[in-house]
Amino acid sequence: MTNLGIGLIGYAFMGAAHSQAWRSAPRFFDLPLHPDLNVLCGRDAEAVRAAAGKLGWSTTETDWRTLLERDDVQLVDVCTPGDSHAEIAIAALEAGKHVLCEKPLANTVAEAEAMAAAAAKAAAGGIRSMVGFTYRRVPAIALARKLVADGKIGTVRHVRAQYLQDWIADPEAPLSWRLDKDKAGSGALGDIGAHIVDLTQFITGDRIAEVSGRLETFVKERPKPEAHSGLSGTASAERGPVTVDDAAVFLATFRGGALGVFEATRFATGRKNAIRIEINGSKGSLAFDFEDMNLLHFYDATEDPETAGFRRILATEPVHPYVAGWWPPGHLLGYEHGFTHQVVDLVTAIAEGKDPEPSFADGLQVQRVLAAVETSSTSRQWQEIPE
Ligand code: SOE
Repeated sequence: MTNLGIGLIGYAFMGAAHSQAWRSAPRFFDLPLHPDLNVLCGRDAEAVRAAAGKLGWSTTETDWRTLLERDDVQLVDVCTPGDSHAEIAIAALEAGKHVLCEKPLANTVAEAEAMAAAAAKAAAGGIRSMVGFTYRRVPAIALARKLVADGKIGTVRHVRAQYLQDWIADPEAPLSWRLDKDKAGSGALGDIGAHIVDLTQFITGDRIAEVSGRLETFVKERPKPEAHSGLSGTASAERGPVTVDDAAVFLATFRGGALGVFEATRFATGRKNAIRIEINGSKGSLAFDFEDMNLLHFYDATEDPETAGFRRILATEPVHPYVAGWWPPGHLLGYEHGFTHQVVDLVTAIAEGKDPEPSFADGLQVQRVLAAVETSSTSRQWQEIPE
């Protein structure tokens, strides 16, 4: 079997999740190419060496440009904050490396456009790229898409989606890079709203046509962190401004005629990672909540009303998407499995010479939706999303 040398940039939360996926994918699935965890890259030499030891990488680099020059790297996995996605991904594609890039694709539409253009150009030469909207690979979500495509719920009328977290509900929670517009592009909107934009479009097979939204920053100033922090960290005495939204809400219409209601917030006290999606169609409904991620609820409106009701499908059977690679029926999967499935799909597409999904063009379209919500929040007008 041919090997595929991986170079991963970043080793915090996403870097660790991706490392686990690169390791586990060939152990549970028959992959056409074997991923080799060749290089882990980060700016702090000592910290990246320690991370490489822990996460299973053979060597380290402290400059991503050097990583791109290495012959033992055929795929670059970008797990850095959004402000460096465009520069790294475009350079990697131009260097002839396949690219997996974390979401949201970029911090601005202009960057995402440049990335999508670079990806299209590279694809002509057989170089593949994918954006990491990982939740598509949760079996219950992939099953929901299949049921919609199979016509099980008929014509989609309503799309209801929430992404609810509470990790900064405490006003004294320190300023993470995720609260800095220069680093992250936007706040709850891009970090978690991007997921529900992608997921609802993925499940329905439809696209958002226009939006009307509102962003809010409830806590305008926070303690700066003692050290660089991801989702947590210790507060210092110094304070700084929060430059992104804490929460985003928006209405949407889909091209196929469905109406959408979206909510993304980091202030939903008690909700930790609740991705709640409900789709109502002419023949039935689907409902999902990531906090119970192995379950998909399905209502078949064509059944006898006397016994009809929401059915609870435990998406852990070998017939369900991705599940056959894992455990016997009923042995639940978790957050990390989606990342493994992402690697399986990406490596398979590379080996088969196909463009994987979601593509950078898909990432650009999500970016356009996010930008339209932001514009609408200030203009107080509905905003159309270009096709
Ligand atoms: C933090 O809000 C975060 O880690 C996001 O960045 C991820 O995309 C999401 O999966 C979980 O929450």
